[in-house]
Amino acid sequence: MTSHRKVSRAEHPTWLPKESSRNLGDKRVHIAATGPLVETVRSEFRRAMRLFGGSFVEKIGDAEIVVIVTGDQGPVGLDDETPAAVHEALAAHASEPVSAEGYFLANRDSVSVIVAATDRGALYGVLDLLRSGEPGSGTRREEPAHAIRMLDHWDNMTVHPVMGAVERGYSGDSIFFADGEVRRDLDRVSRYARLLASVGINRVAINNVNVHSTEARLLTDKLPDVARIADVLRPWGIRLHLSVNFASPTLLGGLASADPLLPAVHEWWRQATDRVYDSIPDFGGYVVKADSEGQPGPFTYGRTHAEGAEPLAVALAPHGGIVHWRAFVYDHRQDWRDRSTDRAKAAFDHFVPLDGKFADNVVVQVKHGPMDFQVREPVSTVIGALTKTTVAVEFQVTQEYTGQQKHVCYLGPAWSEILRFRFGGSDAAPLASLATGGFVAVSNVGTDEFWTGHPLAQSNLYAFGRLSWEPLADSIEILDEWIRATFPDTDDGTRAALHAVLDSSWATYEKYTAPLGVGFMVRPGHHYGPDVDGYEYTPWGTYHFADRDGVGVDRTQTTGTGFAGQYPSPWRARYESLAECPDELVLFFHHVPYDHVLHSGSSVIQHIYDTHADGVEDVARLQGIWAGPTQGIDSATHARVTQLLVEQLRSAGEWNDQIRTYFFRKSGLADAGGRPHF
Ligand code: GCW
Repeated sequence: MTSHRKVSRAEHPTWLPKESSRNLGDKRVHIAATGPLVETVRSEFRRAMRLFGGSFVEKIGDAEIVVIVTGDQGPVGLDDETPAAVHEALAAHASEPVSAEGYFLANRDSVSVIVAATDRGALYGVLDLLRSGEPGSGTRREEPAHAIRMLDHWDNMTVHPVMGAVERGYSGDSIFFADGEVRRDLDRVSRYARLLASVGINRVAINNVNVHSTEARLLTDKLPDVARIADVLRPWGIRLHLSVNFASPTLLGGLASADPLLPAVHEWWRQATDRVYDSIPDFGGYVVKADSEGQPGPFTYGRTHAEGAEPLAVALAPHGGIVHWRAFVYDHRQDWRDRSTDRAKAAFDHFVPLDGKFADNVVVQVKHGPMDFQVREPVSTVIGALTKTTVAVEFQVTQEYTGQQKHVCYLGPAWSEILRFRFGGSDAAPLASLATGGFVAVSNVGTDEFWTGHPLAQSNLYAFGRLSWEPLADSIEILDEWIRATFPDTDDGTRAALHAVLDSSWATYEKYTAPLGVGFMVRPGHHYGPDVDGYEYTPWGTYHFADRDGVGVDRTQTTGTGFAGQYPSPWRARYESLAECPDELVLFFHHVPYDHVLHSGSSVIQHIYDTHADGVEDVARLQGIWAGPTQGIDSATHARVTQLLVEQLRSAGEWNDQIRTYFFRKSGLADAGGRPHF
């Protein structure tokens, strides 16, 4: 049992190891900028100078690194001595200015220049230089695709008897809370904020969306402590958000009702929100999980979710705050005998009729798939259908259903597929551009000495940040950046080994777990390891319907639940048709006989047998690679990964044995590969 008071200060590698300061160090630095974050910019250079030398210089002509914020200071006095890179970057900015958070990074004649419109952009530029090293020659333009790039923490203030300190957390305890209080020492939060800023994250919600009574008070009497966290995040350009309980007016305010149409309820939210802004002037806003998995919501009063969000939105609006209102609303007490109810349809049914009815500062936060962060799901139909509502797409960096940071599973490729999905077919805009409210993900860090339990799971946090900034970037190139930044001393061979371990780890995980998009098959409650029928006869709405003849969920319009009809053309027809449905989703949309032949040429049953055996072999191969030469990887990281690969191989083997045995017993069809069932 780890003590939840203890926060590790161990210096295990992150993508900003000490050595990366070398990228800013031993240089003459000129800063022509004002704004609150310029002090953070200076502190980065000071840190580098302490380690590697260097100095600030007054004259721009003497500098090797120049940071300019154009917004505050008007035209920069250029003269003959001004380095060419400065001219170039300023000219680029003048002809097509970057947005508030963007920057130009130019390099010529050994001079690097960052030009930004604001101090925030300058900070991102400097952190980019820190993380990625020497910019290539020429001028690079960077700006985020969307303004909101956020992490949600599912952290509890006290250790919850079932969910622990962090719900679905696999990295120790909360970095924010211990023993029902905000931690006194927030040094780790500060280091976390620096990491997040370096990949462009600009908002963090600090507490669990399941808001229990202790955490509800963060909004009221715990505010001074919340303000301490906000103070630590602010220098890194990160605004703090709180998850709040919809029933706060009754829970905290003593009102008889939380009905969102009552003036007293509006007034309660107004006063509570004004008090928040008295303590935290740049407070980001509220995150709300309402009418979901037992959390209270507007349905109690016969109101819609748009009505439910209204009092919170109205209270936040004058301060520039926003409401993240989650669309994860479904019946978690459904009757498994009732084949017509489909959890996949629920969010669309609840939210699409409300399109255009939400207040302007409400962001509807939609999980990327219609179910729940499974290893494979189609994309959520809600994202394509809400055209008059600001939508944020929610991902899960914490690996609840993808190996719980015991298995290596780099999720960048999975997220890329989702972000590149085109609702209207190949000529339509990618899903990424529909995320007008940006991206949100459930964080995966805690007090663990490696931050993320599995040291290689840091790559997921990095990739989420980078993709939320540049959603169509190549996820394997992002991984390469992470590898180079985190393990700067690796040689080509070791970097190739890291790629061999990580690049297709998501595909490997998919092979040995629930097949062909059907999902779940996990042990109920904690969700780790196989239990094919674990949720089959429960009220949770996550079924696979395997019987002696076949498996899968019929979600067609013709004979099934009709979910396929929530997609626009061409997907509606493609998913509806068994002949056209992509193999990887066939059991999400169709109930098929075991001998149904996939596009791959394999039958469903043989696919299950083959992929599961392959998946275990993949993990054994990873183990072999990891046991080979790994120059530049520190021994503690190496040892932790070695130890976790043993568990991954055991677990993959358990999945394989249970899944193949289960389907052999159901179908009576033997594995053509002759491998054993039990
Ligand atoms: O994936 C499920 C988790 C719950 C979580 C819920 C949600 C915070 O199993 O633990 O609750 O999703 O997203 O609200």
